[in-house]
Amino acid sequence: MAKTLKEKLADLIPKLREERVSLVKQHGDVVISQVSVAQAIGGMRGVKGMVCDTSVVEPDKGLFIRGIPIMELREKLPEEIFWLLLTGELPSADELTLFQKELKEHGEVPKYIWKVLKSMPKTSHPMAMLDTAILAMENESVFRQRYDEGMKKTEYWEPALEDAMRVMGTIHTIAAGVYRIKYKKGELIEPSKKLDWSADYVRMLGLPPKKGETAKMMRLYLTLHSDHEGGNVSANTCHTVGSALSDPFYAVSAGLNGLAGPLHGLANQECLNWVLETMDKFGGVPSEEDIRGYAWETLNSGKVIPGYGHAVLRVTDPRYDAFRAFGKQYLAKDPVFQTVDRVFTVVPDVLKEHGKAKNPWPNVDAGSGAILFHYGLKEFEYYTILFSVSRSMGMLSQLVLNRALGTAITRPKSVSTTWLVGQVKQ
Ligand code: NMX
Ligand code: MLT
Repeated sequence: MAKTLKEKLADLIPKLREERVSLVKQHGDVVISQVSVAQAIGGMRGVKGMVCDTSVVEPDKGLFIRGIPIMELREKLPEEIFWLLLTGELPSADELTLFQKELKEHGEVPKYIWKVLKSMPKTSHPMAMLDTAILAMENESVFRQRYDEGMKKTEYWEPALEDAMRVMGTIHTIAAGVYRIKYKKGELIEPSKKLDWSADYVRMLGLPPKKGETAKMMRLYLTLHSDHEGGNVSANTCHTVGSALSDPFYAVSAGLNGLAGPLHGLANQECLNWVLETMDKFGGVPSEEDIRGYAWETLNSGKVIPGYGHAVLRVTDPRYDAFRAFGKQYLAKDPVFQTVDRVFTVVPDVLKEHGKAKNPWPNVDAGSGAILFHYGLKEFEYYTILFSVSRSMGMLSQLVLNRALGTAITRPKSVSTTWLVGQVKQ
């Protein structure tokens, strides 16, 4: 008989706990990283100071989810990815069906959420709307309720999973509601009892289905953005907030606030904006020469080229490759996609010549916007919401595992500049 996600985790957790306890007991003093002055000042880049088992980003290869390269997972449903992130295995067909049913059972969006969203200023950014809605849903937290009742530490993961299921079950509906409210698309569309997470999201947004192609694109989008190990701004923020035993609604909302920054998730909106600017300026698909000139103009005005560079990667992001392959298959003749593709042939060399960025190659945000644009999502301020719906899976799975393993409250030691100056003088 198929197991529920909770039953599967209940089987796994004792072994994981044992492994962690014995690692600390037997090898707690082994040094795994050192920190230089540059790293302390430079965003702790490369410092190994936290544990995340859901996924790993190899600088020269990109994302691996539970050891599987992301390229090999691109045909999977996001629901399968969530299960994989949490358990380390893909679900069987029966487990998947049961899990999808459970997700739908957690899918009710409280009525007060719609009131909150409808009362926000018309000029609010969609990310501010989504993050506010998730935070407002904290009222539903089973974790907080059980904590207040005095649950034992070993039980933390159970209500954390319950809250995670509630976030997962509702976030696509809330996200679609944000779209329809913000852009005045008409009445909200109720979730369906039948469709998978991505297809239902497309339907609730009210996008043209294009014979199922839009849902296919959405499955790919939600799978590719799901997780990127533990150190990125959103995951790390969610981790830190959750480590104080703030419940998953607080922690995910906080993580999403980080995703809303232009150096992180908001780069996808910035990126399409940049691409469309070049098309406007040059009246259609620009030539390589035009793109080179515009890239230099951007750099010389002190701005970054969005969608390029990465804090960890030193090669083209395989998630970009996956979008590019999709684009070549389904929208090769689309001028926006053609422009994105041409930018790819020009910008890395410009960045190399510029000589600052350690990684001149495209990241996940470089191409995704053109694809969303093609499928009818023209409001690019909305793009980071799709990233958020997907990234909630990574943040939530990391959070549940951390509560299961009793991960400590995050509290690195900071040092003062005076102390640093003193150290370098010694
Ligand atoms: N265009 C221009 N300059 C860049 C770029 C770029 N795309 N990428 C890095 N640099 C600069 C960077 O601003 C820094 O300059 P300075 O010394 O004046 O401060 C210098 O190159 C060294 O930075 P790196 O060590 O290469 O990059 P870092 O790890 O600090 O930052 C990013 C990583 C991703 C924040 C950075 O590459 C960037 O700003 N890229 C553009 C924004 C973007 O695409 N973000 C999305 C990342 C993926 N995501 O979805 O989250
Ligand atoms: C991500 O997907 O979170 C981004 O690529 C940023 C990162 O990993 O730092």
